[in-house]
Amino acid sequence: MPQSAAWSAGLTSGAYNRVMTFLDYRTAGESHGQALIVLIEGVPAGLALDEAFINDALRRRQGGFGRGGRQKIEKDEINILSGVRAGVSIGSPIAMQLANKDWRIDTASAVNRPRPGHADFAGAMKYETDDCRSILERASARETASRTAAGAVARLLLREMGVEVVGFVSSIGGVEASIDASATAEALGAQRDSSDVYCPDADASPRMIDAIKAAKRDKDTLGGIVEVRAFGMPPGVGSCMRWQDRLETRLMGAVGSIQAFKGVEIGLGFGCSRVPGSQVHDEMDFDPARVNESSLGFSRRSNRAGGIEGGMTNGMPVIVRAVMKPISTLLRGLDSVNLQTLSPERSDYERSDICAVPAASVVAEQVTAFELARSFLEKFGGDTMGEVRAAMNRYLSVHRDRLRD
Ligand code: EPS
Repeated sequence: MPQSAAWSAGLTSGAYNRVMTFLDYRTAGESHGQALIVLIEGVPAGLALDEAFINDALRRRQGGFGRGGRQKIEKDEINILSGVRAGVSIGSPIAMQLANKDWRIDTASAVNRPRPGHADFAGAMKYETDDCRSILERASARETASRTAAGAVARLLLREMGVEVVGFVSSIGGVEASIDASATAEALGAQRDSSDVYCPDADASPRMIDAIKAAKRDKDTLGGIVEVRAFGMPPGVGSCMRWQDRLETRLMGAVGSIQAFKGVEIGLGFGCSRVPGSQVHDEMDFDPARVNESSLGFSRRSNRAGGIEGGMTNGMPVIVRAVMKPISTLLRGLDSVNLQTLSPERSDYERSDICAVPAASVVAEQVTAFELARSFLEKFGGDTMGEVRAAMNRYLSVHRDRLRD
């Protein structure tokens, strides 16, 4: 059989690839309701649900310089309600709860003067009310605690497969970090964790903190840019067959859906508009000595594609960047309209953050991990982690056998 035919036969005859596991999750809960809930379906049996690991992501999400008073009240820790036996997933839906200490939704004040930038006005119109309270309760970024818990489970799964996902801050209020394009997951994570704004650039971090302090003095708020890099994804995860399954679709949708996010780019992103193709596309090399790596020995001299070509991973780190607008609740208020009297008034003030970009970088890390895990399981799905691992190893070894010939 010619080599290419053997290769394609090998790629299509594996039993494991026929087992599909659909990973998905839903969230429920209001900012000042009784609890936040997350329900995850499609986690294979046999994944150790390390609660400390999930709680660490929740702790990071609560932190970061510029956070407001709510985080001093809450200590987000998951309570796993189902899908786990003796700390290990059993294949059934995993339900997790995060109790709200600041549970007061029934008595919380009405909000009649919408805060421009928040969901307040549009939600009040949509739900035919002049009280924005109910809409802001669900629109609040507190919901991202649920998404963080789900994404941390996905990160645990990916870790077992040799994939590490690291999110960090690359800019706040116009202060730009300079981050090494070739930094490893370990180096990025360690540098990020030593910064109060989760920024791996030790020179930029204090300047970002100064910018947040100045915004606080001005009763203002600041936005910024977060970045997520995923290391160790083998080439060929994702799809170009249906637009819904392209990794770009999923990553941009998931990251762009984070509260207050206004733009997402992959790799060079919008920068692609400024330079010719010779400075955009990543030239290839192959090193037979590196066939055992997750990239199968193929490398690029640059990674402006952000690890994704045609909806699929290409073996280079996946790079997603996204912009968060400044928090819409300003201490100084903004001009608004009282929805009861229709007279001009300043917007209502609800306790809030000055800058939540560090926290948002944690959310971006988790939702990116979830989408990568979703696509990963579509390629290598199985009922058990053992089946998933076997499917991935089979795929990689079919390639390696051919590439070593
Ligand atoms: C948040 C909790 C909220 C806000 C913040 C995010 O708590 P509270 O409203 O009780 O202060 O601090 O939400 C927003 C500012 C927003 O715009 O969504 C959290 O846990 O992340």
